[in-house]
Amino acid sequence: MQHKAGYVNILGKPNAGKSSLMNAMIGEKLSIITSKAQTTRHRILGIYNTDEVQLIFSDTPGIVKPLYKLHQKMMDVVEESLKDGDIFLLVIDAADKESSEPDSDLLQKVHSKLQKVEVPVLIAINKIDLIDQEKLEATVAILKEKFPKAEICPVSALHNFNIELLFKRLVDLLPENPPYYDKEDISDKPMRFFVAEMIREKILSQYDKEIPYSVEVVINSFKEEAKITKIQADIYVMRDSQKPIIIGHGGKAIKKLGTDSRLVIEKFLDKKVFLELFVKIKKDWRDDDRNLKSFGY
Ligand SMILES: Nc1nc2c(ncn2[C@@H]2O[C@H](COP(=O)(O)OP(=O)(O)OP(=O)(O)O)[C@@H](O)[C@H]2O)c(=O)[nH]1
Ligand SMILES: [Mg+2]
Repeated sequence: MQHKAGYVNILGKPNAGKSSLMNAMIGEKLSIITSKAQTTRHRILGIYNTDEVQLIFSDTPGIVKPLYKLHQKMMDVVEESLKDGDIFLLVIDAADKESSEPDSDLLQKVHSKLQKVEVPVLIAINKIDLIDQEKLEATVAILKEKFPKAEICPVSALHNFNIELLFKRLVDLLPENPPYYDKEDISDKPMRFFVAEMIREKILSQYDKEIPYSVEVVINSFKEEAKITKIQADIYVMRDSQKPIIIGHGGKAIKKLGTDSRLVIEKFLDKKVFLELFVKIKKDWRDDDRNLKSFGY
């Protein structure tokens, strides 16, 4: 058998479950997942390897109307991933009332592009555990009309329902190609990136209001010693008033953040970890080109 390889570009609104779906199909937690919208900020490749197949998922940020420069950078990533891709996977949140309605210019653009592309388009209607049969049938009907050429697959990433079926379809549709990446690779991102993301995931779940959208995590040092990995990370906030919120009364909040983050990082690295967190202020970093660049956007 010839070797199959290619890119599956995942697109959709924030919180649709794009990252959950990628993780479920790869069987590894590569992208972080939270109940808050705009969790994913970068294009993250998740690579599934067997002897005959290399399926490269590209997880992208959810499509939003840009309100600040960080959003614009995130949407540039979406535009980028519209350019290539051997298969597009559009993820729809079944429970979202306007699930199939484009509510931003970019989503409109994505929809019209996906209506026309030559490469296969699959639509995953995700979170079907939250809706009844009637609503599902209505959603399928709308999507069939809008995307007559696309295959529609109802799934639940959370309950692992139909994930294998969707995955098999993607493998069927992959073109014949030699592998693009080393067969040992599971992502294009380095260890540090995942560690920073794990801390950000804990921040997103621990804090409310504007905090999740105001923080960036930077790994300053990552030293692997024989029995322990020593990590020092900086948490950047955008305003003076946000620093005491992260730290909490008597340092309680940051202590909890440190412990919770350390535990997941230890599991990921399969090693003991010493984690040190500092909180720093970079005024309005979300709208500053230089700051965004230094943060990798
Ligand atoms: N009930 C239910 N919840 C789900 C399902 N899949 C994902 N979720 C939840 O939906 C939320 C968002 O999931 P993510 O995978 O982070 O969504 P995303 O599309 O990557 O979101 P962004 O990165 O913010 O664009 C999380 O709370 C998930 O647990 C599902 O099949 N059923
Ligand atoms: Mg995501």
